[in-house]
Amino acid sequence: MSIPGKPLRGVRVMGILNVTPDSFSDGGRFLEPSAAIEHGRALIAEGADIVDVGGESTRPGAQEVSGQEELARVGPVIEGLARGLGDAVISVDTSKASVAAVALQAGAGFVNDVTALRGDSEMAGVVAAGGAECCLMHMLGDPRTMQSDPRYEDVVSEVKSFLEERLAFAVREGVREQQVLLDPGIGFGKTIAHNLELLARLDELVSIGRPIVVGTSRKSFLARVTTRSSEPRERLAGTLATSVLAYERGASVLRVHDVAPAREALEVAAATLGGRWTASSPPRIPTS
Ligand code: HH2
Repeated sequence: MSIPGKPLRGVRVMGILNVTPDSFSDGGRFLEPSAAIEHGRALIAEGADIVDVGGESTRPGAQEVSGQEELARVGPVIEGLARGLGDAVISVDTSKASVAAVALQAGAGFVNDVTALRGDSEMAGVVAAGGAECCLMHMLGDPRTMQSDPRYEDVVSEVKSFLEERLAFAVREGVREQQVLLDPGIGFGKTIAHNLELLARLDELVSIGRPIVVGTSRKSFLARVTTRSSEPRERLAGTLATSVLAYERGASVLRVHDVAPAREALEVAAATLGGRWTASSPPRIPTS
């Protein structure tokens, strides 16, 4: 057996940076651009490959924000982070084409659209023209209504068909297939059972052939399947358990608030599963 080495082969960590007053776990903490930029830099120092900057909460029941307001929140933060970024990539978590366009100009290289290009008819064109990576996520309904009695015949096959259809749409609109990532949208119009089934059968989504993004971080279903009630910031153990399971089933990007512990958990998982994924770069062998 070869010595596994430390790099996370085939998987990236996406650190969450919410510049909002109302996000479910970190709302209001990073509204000041300087605080947000500092936190973004800290996420990169902890090992985030991608920093996902969002200016509108998508928590159940969240109110919509105008494009102008969203841009006023994320624009200065993306500009600030883009200076001295190193190898990390800035993602903009938006479904508005106007916000994505300015973010790409300011230094973002990734668009995370929770509506999978359905929210704004201009979005596909902006992503295509910008040559950005793009995450297309599944959501049943919209954030105001999505958690009121979501139903599926078979959640995995329905999410899979949706993601295949959105991938085909993106490619028809000029987005390069190689730039597209797909996400089952944990917690977006799903019961606890739906979330757990999507995680358990993630390999069926991996079989679509595009990298899969998974975001379980601090979400409420993690608290509901344990005997301990917890505030969002206390759900690290559940976040790590589900992130490692998703990785083992082939996820390529894990979207998390707590980058350092997620990286550490994934490094241990990668070492344990050593050599299972194709290395994009050769493994570094630890010297001590
Ligand atoms: N989850 C949230 C927001 N954006 N994007 C993707 N691709 N996948 C996700 O699972 C996902 C997402 C919700 O989490 P958070 O950003 O912490 O909260 P809020 O929407 O309240 O800002």
